[in-house]
Amino acid sequence: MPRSPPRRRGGTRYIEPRSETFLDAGFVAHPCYDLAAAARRTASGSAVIDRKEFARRRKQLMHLVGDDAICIVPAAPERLRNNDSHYPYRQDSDFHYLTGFPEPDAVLALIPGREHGQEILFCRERDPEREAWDGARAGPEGAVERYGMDDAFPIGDIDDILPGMIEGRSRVYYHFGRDTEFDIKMIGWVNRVRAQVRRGARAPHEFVALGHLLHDLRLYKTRDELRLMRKAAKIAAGAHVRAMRSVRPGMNEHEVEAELLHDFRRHGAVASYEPIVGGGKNGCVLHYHANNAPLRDGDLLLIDAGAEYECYASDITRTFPVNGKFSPEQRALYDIVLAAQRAAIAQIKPGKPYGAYHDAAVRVIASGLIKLGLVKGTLDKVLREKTYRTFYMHKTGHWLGLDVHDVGDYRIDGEDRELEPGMVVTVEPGIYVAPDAKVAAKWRGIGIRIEDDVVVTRHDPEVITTDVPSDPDEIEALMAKARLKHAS
Ligand SMILES: [Mn+2]
Repeated sequence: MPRSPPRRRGGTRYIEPRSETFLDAGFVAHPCYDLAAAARRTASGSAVIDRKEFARRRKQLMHLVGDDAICIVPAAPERLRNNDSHYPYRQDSDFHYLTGFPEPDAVLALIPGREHGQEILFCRERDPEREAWDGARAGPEGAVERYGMDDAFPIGDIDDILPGMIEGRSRVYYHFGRDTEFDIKMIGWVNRVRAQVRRGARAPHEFVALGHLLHDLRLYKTRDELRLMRKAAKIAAGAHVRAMRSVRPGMNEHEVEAELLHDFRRHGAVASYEPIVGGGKNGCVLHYHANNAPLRDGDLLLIDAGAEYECYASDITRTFPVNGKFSPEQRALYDIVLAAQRAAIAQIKPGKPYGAYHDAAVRVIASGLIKLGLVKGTLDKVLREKTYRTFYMHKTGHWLGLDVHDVGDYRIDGEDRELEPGMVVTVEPGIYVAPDAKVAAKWRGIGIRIEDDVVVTRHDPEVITTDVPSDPDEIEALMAKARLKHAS
């Protein structure tokens, strides 16, 4: 899925004492978490990622923040849909990264060097009556035994206990501004420490955005994380193949979406974002979500859908003909996008600046558009004046991980970050000819994007979404075979 352009935020810009700016994490908990699997994990206590790895992450973060600091990370709150119905629960990615703990109403406090325990979890107490309604809880005992915390307390006691843990620490690392309700609690705890200053208490004097350090850790995927990401990619690729096989003219977009979701759930995954299933000109709407139009013979179908497996996202786009055969115009544009994607993937190597793969894709798209007469001028002029943007208006990819548009800075001190092994990106060039574009009618209303997920390795880029073809001949062959089977 292409990343939206950065939003201009009105009003306050927070600068904290270390003069690191707060990140716009753009965080919205997505209703896409397998609560049943989470509950199973809680019950069995065995997360798919070893608890030693979660412990290692906490240690790394504590090492980075230093001995006079405290980090406070809350679990995602439950969100009401209406009355007493909730949205599917999805744990906060940062909280999950550090704990693997799948429940709401929990707060992690990391207190490096604290004698009576450095890794503290506040969480819900066991409650047979509530558990009969809502499912099992780990309780503070489970948090210590199964999630490896040094100590754990009932969440109801946090107001009495946490201020004492903040006291004596000079720096508080926290995601200010993400959750107003929690911000207010945070201020309350700090003020309780301040109220004791005359009696000799030491209140923190620095408040630091947690994002920089934590999100830098999250940017480099471990072997176990890559294992889950390959699985998420495999599930999504299988779902795309299923969609290609099932599509017929006259079907509705939502029927194709159902094929995708069926395949996700069948494999214990959920959608990592709302699937985009856009036939014909709907493929030109970058974040199209209506998914309720009939699919027409002769149109393309653009599907942008990823699976989330054990909280790790995949993100795949394929574009293919509803009737199984590309028209000459569709094929001409498709070939440009595919060539652009291949040129871009070749740039996913350690030491390459992050922007290199976008530039490579843009170059191929621009020269292709010139050749077809869709934009005028020399390649240099088109690149300089960015006139290709009429047809290619988004960036060629983004970080991928626990979040589909994953965390991590793209630029450092105004310079593109260099790619390093363990980073995972999407590569998703596209061409979109709007229905009212001022070009020959035969091109109008064609929207094409091809997106794969790529791991930066020490050697060649590892494309983890190859289980669904992007080669147009392979797509046509796959669709023809499915029709033959269906007819017999
Ligand atoms: Mn994407």
